[in-house]
Amino acid sequence: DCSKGTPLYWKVTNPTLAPVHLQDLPGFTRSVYKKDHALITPESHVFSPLPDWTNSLGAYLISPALGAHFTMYLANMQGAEDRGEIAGLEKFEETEEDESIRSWTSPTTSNICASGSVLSCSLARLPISVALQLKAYGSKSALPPKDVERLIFVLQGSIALSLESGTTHSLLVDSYAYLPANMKHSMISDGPTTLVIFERRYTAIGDHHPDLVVGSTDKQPLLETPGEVFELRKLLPTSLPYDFNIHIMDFQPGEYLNVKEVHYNQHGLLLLEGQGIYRLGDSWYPVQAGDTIWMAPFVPQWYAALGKTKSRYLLYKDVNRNPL
Ligand code: UGY
Ligand code: MN
Repeated sequence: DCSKGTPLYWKVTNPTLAPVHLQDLPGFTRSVYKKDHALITPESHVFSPLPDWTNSLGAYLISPALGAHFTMYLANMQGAEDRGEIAGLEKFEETEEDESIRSWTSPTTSNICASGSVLSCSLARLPISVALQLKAYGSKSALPPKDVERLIFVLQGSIALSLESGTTHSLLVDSYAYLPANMKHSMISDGPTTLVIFERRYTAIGDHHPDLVVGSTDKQPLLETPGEVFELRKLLPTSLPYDFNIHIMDFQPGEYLNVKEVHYNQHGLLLLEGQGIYRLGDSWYPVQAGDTIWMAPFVPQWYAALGKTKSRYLLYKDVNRNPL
């Protein structure tokens, strides 16, 4: 019926390549999975509860099942606000043994007011000295497996990172922490928070031991990039104890990699800002902020930034170890 609008078959004779008309086609995704690379775009993300975490969903985007020696995943910590409840209370400092404190440290909601102003009502029922030692949280992390190191980078929201020493770091968007293998820690969040996390089994070398690193991207110095034009920052020290690094790379529109790279290292990439074309092997992909790329060792790789704003990506790269 064409009486009240566009004529019959109008779309056939008036096609458009406007991106808005190419979105959300049934079954359409830009994601691809190939032998030596993968592109995982946001419409393909599948979240499920992270084992042993509280109120947190994860989407593993890269894992050894692809051929990688690391995992890269998004963790959505749901916090308290959007659930109307808190998952539990964390006791940071223990000054004396006290049964009444113990009962409040259990990460369940059962002994906490069911809804409403949960934080204030639950803390209001505690003696002040006890309340000061507790922090309400909506979601909480679990530890990686034995001998596995972890780097977390905050994409949205904030977390409190607590260490066994009693120290707590507050991490906001664009800040990160590297936790050496077997370093006990916990991350809690009381609002919607998204992290990107990299984990791998640490490869020891000599008597070197990596340290905890906490920082933020904007505090990292710009590094020399001989022969290249992009701006480079590294989130970890380049010294031997560290068996990987995370590079933050910025390109202005029109800038591109000069080296058509082929190398032994593997990569996990998250495009944080902008858009462009990524070449992987013989395939050329339009990409934009939110896209993830896995690159196997030796896959030919090249990027050109397009669009009207700068591109920034975050890149996992294994370093400092003999590939033999
Ligand atoms: O350091 C690197 O390997 C980096 N330039 N690779 C890349 O951006 N694909
Ligand atoms: Mn590379």
